[in-house]
Amino acid sequence: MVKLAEQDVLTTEVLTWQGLHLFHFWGSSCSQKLRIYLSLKGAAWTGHEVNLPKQENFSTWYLGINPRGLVPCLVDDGAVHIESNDILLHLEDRLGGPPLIPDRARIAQLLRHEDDLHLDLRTITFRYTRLPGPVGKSAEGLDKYRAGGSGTVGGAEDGAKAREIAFWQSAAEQGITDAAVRAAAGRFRAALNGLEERLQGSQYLLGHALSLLDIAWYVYALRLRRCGYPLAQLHPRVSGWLDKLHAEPGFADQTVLLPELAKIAAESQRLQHERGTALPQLMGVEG
Ligand SMILES: N[C@@H](CCC(=O)N[C@@H](CS)C(=O)NCC(=O)O)C(=O)O
Repeated sequence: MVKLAEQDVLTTEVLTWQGLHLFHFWGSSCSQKLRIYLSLKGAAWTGHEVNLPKQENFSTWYLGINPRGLVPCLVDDGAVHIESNDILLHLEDRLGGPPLIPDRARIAQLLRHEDDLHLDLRTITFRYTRLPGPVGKSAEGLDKYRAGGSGTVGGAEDGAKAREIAFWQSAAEQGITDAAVRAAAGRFRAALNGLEERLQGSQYLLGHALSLLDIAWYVYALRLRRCGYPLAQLHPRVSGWLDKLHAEPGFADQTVLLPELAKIAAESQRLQHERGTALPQLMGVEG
């Protein structure tokens, strides 16, 4: 569980906040997962949007709350929780509503796999939802990121920021390369093949009841499909399961793709299709 120690938090005003406060960004996959979960639980919460393209997550104020500079981040009666999957495990204990984590140890392990793929999702997202051009953060933003926040999590020096900085630096220097996209898509293909098997004879990923695992993979699968991943062709059961969840209350409304962003993504994918680098083309599976 990643609950911050008081010394990790430099923006101390949040330590006095009461109730559930969620720092999130509309288009962030981890934020979407949390918002869907809260909506299914019928929980009341206060939202604080952190605009990632504007690099608000690199502000001194926000780094003083989450030293990793990532969303989502939850403040629950003054306690700061980071890491979406840990936040969800915490909320399952904290909130009533329908149980969504039937087997804690098993779900925690399966969610670790999902979290490991997070940078792969970012790689594919940046490549197919933005127009070709420089990717990522400004050098000035990254300097602010490096310098800001306590640099500690749970009172100990935190290495997670270094991984983020390495991602953004590589993106700025080389862009998102075809090789990076191929590798990321390959890892997703293997994971989605696993889900395809899980869905054989089952309505949901853990059997016949909806669980947090469905919510987490719904968000990933939807994003991949919006990036042009050939979901129906490669994983028909996952594609049908995704459509079914999308029609259930609480899902589609938290993942609305703003029309101006949908237009940019469509143009990005059209241009890359012309160049032979659309996602199915790089995967070698264009049907
Ligand atoms: N392992 C973290 C990953 C969080 C993460 O990477 N969040 C992304 C948004 S989905 C973010 O804050 N990115 C920062 C940025 O784009 O500047 C979690 O599960 O909370």
